[in-house]
Amino acid sequence: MVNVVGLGYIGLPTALMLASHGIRVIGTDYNAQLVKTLNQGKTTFKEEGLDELFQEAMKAGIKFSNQYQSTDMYIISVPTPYDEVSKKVDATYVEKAVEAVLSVCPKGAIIVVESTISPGTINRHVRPLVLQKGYEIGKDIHLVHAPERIIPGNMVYELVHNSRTIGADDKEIGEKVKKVYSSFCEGEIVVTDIRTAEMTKVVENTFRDINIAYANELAKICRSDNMDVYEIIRIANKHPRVNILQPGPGVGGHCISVDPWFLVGDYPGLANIILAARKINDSMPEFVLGRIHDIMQERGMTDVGRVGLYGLTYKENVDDMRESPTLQMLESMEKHLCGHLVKVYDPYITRDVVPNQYHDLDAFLKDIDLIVLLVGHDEIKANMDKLRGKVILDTRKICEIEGTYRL
Ligand code: SAJ
Repeated sequence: MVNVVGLGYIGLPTALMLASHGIRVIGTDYNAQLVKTLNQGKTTFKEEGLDELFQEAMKAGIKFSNQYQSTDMYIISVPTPYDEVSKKVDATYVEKAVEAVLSVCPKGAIIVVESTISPGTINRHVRPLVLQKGYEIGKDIHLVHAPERIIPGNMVYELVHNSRTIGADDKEIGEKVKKVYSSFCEGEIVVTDIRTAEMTKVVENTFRDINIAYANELAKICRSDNMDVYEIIRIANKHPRVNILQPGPGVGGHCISVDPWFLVGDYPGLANIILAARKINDSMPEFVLGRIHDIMQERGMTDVGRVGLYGLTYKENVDDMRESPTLQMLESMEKHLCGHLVKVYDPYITRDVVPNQYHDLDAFLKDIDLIVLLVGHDEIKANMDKLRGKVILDTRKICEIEGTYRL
């Protein structure tokens, strides 16, 4: 039996996937409300294919509890935020989960950490906990790091099709864990050591952050000299070895905007491109505010209350707002005492999280003159015609209406 600890964006789909592929699974989360919702037969976030997978797993007998179980394998997928000041990984949740597991697990148990952690975290934060308990690592307890790679919006597909990395002290244990993941994972599963697995995960997300930063920097350069960044990227990408990403209003989500800081925090003075990329991406919400200001001046608009921000999530077709560029913009506007004036709408966010939030596209459009497209949800793409007559600032290049302003 596998006890999946932490039933969030990664833990829940992983638990469901295992259960629907013949593995006995109990999912544990300390959040009693979340466990209650799952036990009532409801999922806790929106994701393509998740509800169907949930039904299959329920049929297969998955159980949810807030108690840690006594079993031979654990998969820990709890959050790993970073400390805003030191930029180092905050392993508190991982430590707490490991401690809880150690208090119930039998000797010989395998503890797999799936949460993204900075290189060295298992050595610094997890091994000491096991040793303190008087357990011998490699005999009484086996440690493994198997970072996830799935992208929100396509999680269920990617869980099955992506390649995975499994880092273990002991190859045999690595192979054993590989067998469990192979129940559903059709991609290649590479078994390596723990340090390499930790580093690989962070390096992958940092690669994407740097590449997005390049696109964002090009957008700023092109804006300063009146060039079309999208056309330049489109043509450059015809080169067989060039693949520039798309500029946008900033990089959100709990992964790409967080993981590079682990390297900056741990290797100050060495992680230079990584730090520069982070700064460029973090400057984008402010850059969009500058664009709004310039466009309002150009169009003779003075009322911030007639400006509408479309999209609160960090990217299209997900309901996740973590580190979202829109929230960063609103925070920054509030410093200039106007964040509460602007109107906001996102079809994926049904509860009120910010002032002047709308829950209906038509009502939102009626109350604004300038719309800032911050997220390319399918909803807005299907309703583009409704924007005719508005002043449009499109940060995602999704609107082809003539006169649309871009980054
Ligand atoms: N973005 C751009 N321009 C682009 C691509 C993305 O501005 O060309 C923005 C998005 O709008 C968003 C942010 O970057 O705000 C990140 O979005 P994303 O779709 O690139 O990635 P995430 O954070 O949803 O998922 C990433 C993935 N990592 C990589 O692609 C290397 C995923 O595979 C990981 O599993 C996930 O991080 C994670 O959990 O680590």
